Amino acid sequence: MNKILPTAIQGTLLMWSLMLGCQNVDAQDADAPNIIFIMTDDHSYQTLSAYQDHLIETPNLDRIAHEGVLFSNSFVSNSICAPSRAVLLTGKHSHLNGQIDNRVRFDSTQNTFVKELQAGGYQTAVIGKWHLKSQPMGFDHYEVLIGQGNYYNSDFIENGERVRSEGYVTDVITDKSLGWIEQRNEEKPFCLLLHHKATHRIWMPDTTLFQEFEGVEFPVPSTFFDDYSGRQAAAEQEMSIANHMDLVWDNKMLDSAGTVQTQLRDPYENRMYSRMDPDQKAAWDKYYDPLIKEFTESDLTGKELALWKYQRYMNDYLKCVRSVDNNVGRVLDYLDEAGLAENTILVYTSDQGFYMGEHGWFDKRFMYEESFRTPLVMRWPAQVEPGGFIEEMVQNIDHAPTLLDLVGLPIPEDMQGESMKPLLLKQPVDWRNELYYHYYEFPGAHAVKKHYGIRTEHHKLIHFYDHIDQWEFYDLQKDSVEMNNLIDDPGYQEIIKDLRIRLTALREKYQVGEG
Ligand code: SGN
Ligand code: CA
Repeated sequence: MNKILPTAIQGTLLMWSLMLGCQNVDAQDADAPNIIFIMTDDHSYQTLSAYQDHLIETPNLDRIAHEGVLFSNSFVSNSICAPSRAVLLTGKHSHLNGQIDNRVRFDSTQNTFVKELQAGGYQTAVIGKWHLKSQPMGFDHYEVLIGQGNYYNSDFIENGERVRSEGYVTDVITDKSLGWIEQRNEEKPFCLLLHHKATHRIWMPDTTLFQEFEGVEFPVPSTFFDDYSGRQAAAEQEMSIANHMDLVWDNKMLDSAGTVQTQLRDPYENRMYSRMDPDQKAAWDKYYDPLIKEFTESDLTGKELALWKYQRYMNDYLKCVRSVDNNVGRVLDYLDEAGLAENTILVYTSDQGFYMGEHGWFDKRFMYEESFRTPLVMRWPAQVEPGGFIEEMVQNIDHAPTLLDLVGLPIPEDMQGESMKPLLLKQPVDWRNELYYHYYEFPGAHAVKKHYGIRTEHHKLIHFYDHIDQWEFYDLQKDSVEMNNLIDDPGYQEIIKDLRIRLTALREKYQVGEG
């Protein structure tokens, strides 16, 4: 203590340093956990076998669930990329963090959990997809893709410099991440956001995985031929496999004779295919050329064509999942070998869910289950018992407060999410029983109308607004696939009235205002 300061000031300084001490993860503290937050892009829970295994087995992702916990009711607040990333960082809904859609630029000067961790003694990094346009802040190191990035030989911005990295992007992001962990200062805990590009459109597989799913016929969802009756917004989207999936861009039918002429043939040829090096192209052609030949010789139309596109879509998408699973396996092995597994909080999630042909769709955006939900598994062997299933409804606004809470840092008052720590540590907690959702990007790609809504354990109420004014209501117990809009059903009017009141109250609670 400084001897020349008056005692009162010395007392105040002591109090401050004690308070600050509480808020600082001691750099020497061997107990401070590390954090690796793996987030993929558009990875559906339908294709993570700890959730569902009718399409693919994902042993490495499942291992996180088996050695940790699986959240069986994990949701997002606005089912689209940049907004989900801003929610993750800030712990606030889109209308407060400003990132309401993919178009606006993230205000990186606002507070984030990563900044709090950094101030609390953590070394921090983000590697992979960023998509927030502004320069990352709060990170000691960043290597981020430009916009969506590319599957092959992608460019990254590495601490301000543009660098091309040869190879397949899921491997490259993993290599960079393990490299960063390896060179870290071992005296301090770290937080790494490992954000994959996969499994985003246009689902370009790794050439080394072409043998996967040979001859497999994927099951077609029961709602594949949905006619959208009673659901105007669902009818007016532009994300149907039959009508909006491009035979070249999405299904890779780039025939040399040029007979498959589609809207996105040119960008596929000149922005995606052309990016590969000669060896990658040779492997690519060896696999796709026979498929192209078979397709151009066939005469598929109507339902048959839609089903063929679905099979091709699943085949490519699942190979991208396979690469993610393999690379998550590399991270798990590395943590074991480095002795880091025990005290590292490992999170695996996606920025939102995705349609695997349900309602005839690909893409996301809607508050319907497939895109409102997102996979979430977590492991922290030092503190969290293995093999747990957490059934409470959690949402991506909860990550920021949870991670701060788990490492012992205070949660800023203005974060809107709840800490999941009591759920993870099996402590008593009075948990939420309703979720708020709001999607804003219209007009825009895939033409999903703006909407907001409330979901409880068994019911969902949605209001599509602007350019449209339609309410939808679902009884999720009786209609889990949301085909039956019961908004006018006399038997449900009491429940609907109650939900409208609760929705208004939720909007007030989250300070939505008029927006
Ligand atoms: C691109 C995709 C869309 C997708 C958006 C948003 N088209 O525009 O299909 O909905 O990204 O995705 S693409 O064929 O050019 O990839 S998000 O995950 O980034 O929100
Ligand atoms: Ca996404």
